[in-house]
Amino acid sequence: MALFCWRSSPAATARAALAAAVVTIAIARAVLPHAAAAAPAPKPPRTAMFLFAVQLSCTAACFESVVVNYSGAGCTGARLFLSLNMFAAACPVPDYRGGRRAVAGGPGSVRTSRRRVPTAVEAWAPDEVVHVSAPAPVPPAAAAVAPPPAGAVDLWGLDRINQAALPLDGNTSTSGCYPAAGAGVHVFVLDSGINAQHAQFAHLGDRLTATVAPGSPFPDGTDELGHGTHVIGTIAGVDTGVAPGVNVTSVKTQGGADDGSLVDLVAGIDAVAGWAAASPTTPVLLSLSLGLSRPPFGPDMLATAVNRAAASGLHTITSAGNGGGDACGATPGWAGAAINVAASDPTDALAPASNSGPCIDVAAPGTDIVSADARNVTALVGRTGTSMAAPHVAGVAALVLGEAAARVTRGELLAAMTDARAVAAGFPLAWANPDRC
Ligand SMILES: [Ca+2]
Repeated sequence: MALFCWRSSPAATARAALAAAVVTIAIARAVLPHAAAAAPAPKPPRTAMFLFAVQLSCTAACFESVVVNYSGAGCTGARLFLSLNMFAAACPVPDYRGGRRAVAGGPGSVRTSRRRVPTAVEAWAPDEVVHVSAPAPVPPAAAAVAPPPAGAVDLWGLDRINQAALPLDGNTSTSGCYPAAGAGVHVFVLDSGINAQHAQFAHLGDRLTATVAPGSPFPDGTDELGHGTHVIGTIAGVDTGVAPGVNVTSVKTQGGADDGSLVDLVAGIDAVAGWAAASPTTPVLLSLSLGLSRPPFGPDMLATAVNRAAASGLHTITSAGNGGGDACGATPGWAGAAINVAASDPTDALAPASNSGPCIDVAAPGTDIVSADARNVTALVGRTGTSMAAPHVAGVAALVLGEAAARVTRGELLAAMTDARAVAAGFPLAWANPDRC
């Protein structure tokens, strides 16, 4: 496994320099007024972590001034997401008791003297908890299965995605038409990390890297939940994966309790977008088998992040969620730039828990999917959820991009993965069409 450093690119170096400058200015603003203050310090306001989306027309200098203004207005610990023109900071919670006027003057503006002054911030929202998209993310230890004999594992998902229609033919290979197996494509998986020692990943060598979202609390990319390891096994596992030729970076955003932070997730998306912008000839995929309910009111910062990341030339594959309802109510799948995936079963029916509706782009296998088990370096385990469907699509997208050896548009990618003959759960099935070679 290779080491991975987010700060290796010029863009990352620029971000670090800007962050240092902002922190320096913020400290100066924080210290100078206090030096002259003689009165007892007032009770500090209650603070919370907020995400801010700055207008895309706001240049780097403008962005810096916005963050400095917020720092001067009492926000601390700014985390800059420059590839997305977003930032996060711990800020005083606005006083909603003042009614509509107070809400309008919340973190979307900063207080100068006695007035609130609008800034280039176009949207803001508090941090939230993010969950992986599997109904039963942590099976009991007894559910782990021993290494099975070769050929004895039911990899029905791989069987399904190389043929237009049922019945399953027992053939799981795509090498005839997609010999690159995703080589040259870089897939970033933002999830619970990875057990990089698992035998399903041994063939990857330096093509597998493990890291954490910048600024997140995790000391390393170890998978305590088992979810990320399973997802990556479906993308790139030597036996269980759709596209074992890809380059994979596991970006840990979820801990063992599956209580990921939206801010950490956006930090990860920003880092991937920065990487994609610095590697303009590499096809890049972002696989997100996680999410949360779409905010019923106010802005959706996660959808904003996914849509803005697309400007870096990457494609985001999302799980539709497992609420058994309308996928438009879950984020980030409803985001326009996302390729949103519903889960189908071996009969081509919609998986019982899968979300569906007009915000679905494609369907893919998502019930009883066998892949790498993080608890044992040779074991496999079956899991169910749209979390398992999305990596099938990330894998198929990698197969397509590997043969193209170039970036393509979202429309071109969807067209290359779907065909009128292949339908599952009422949606286009994402499949590796053997007639395209
Ligand atoms: Ca087949």
